[in-house]
Amino acid sequence: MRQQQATKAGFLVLTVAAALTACGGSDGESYPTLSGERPLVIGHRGAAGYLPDHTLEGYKKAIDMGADFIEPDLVATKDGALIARHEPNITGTTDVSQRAEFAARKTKKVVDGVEEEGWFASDFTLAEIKTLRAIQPLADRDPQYNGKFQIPTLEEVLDLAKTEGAKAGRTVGVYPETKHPTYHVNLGLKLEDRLLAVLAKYGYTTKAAPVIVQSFEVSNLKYLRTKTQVRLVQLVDADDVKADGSMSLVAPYDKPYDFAVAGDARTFASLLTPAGLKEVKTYADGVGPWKPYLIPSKQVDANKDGKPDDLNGDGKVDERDRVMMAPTDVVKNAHAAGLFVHAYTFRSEAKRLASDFKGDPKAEYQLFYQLGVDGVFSDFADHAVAARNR
Ligand SMILES: [Ca+2]
Repeated sequence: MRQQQATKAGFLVLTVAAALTACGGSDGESYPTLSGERPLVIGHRGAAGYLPDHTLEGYKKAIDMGADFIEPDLVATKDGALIARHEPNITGTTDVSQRAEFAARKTKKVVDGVEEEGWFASDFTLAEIKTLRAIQPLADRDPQYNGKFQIPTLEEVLDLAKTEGAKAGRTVGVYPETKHPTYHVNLGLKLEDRLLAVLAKYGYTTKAAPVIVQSFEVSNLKYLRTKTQVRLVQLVDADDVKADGSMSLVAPYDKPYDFAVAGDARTFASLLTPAGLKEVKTYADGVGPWKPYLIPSKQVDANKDGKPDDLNGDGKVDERDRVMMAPTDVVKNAHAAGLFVHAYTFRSEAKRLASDFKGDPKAEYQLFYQLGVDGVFSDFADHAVAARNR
């Protein structure tokens, strides 16, 4: 699922550097992308590998590291402001649980059919949100910046991209995601019109605007297509990758939540079939699949004892004990349908890389660049850029 990592055969990794060299690997030369342009580096949640997610400091760091786009996830406050958070439940990404004045706001809400407990953005005004500070959600990442940075609004993120892009002499794009659109509609806080209003204020209404809007749901993207020409991306999730490399589709990560509500039998995987991609092309410009849809990985059971082998012998079985498989046809089929492909999420920590990459995140990027992905959502934009330049 989204916090996880996927993983391809060693022989292919070895051919990547040579293939990129043959393709150019520098400006002005051709890449196997839909446009032939070099793939985009998208600063996932800012610079999530270094600084707390979704903070202006994190977004700035991603821009400083060369990201082409920065990526704010959007949820709504009680007064309808769009703020950058990965979840409506802000317990894991802010210091709210430490704030005595908000203790009574702790509650339960159902998000996409799953009950959660904690503090929710829609119970706070923007002014209240501004008193909170961001914290690092992953326990294995650097906590030293916890409690230091504010929660930004979409406008603040757009302003930062403009200002920092001007300083750097290049265009920095913003790649907002509408989080849990159906959930927000049910709260009376529909995200899409609010998002369109903010984008219009900046003049971002055309395909050429430095904005790409993404969503895991479908009907909201179809709605947006009737209102704007900015680029739209259909995200494609799954629950997990099985031992044999096939995708595990378990609710609520089995299908767009608006499909679940409507009783639509189609799954996320169905969106990536040739027919599914053709349908996506009617309302979106690209797809954003979890990367194992493009190149899966599998576990190994050489001694046939029914348990996955601990390939690196460290006593536990994780991503490092998976081996990459042959690429699927998803990138080829998406390009044939006229859709670009932005894959997520690339993370550099050794424990989040398949055995093939031997702890080198650049090897993973190059494998996906060689396959023809048009962009990568990366927690470590510096590594994504370095791999592209190599
Ligand atoms: Ca292991």
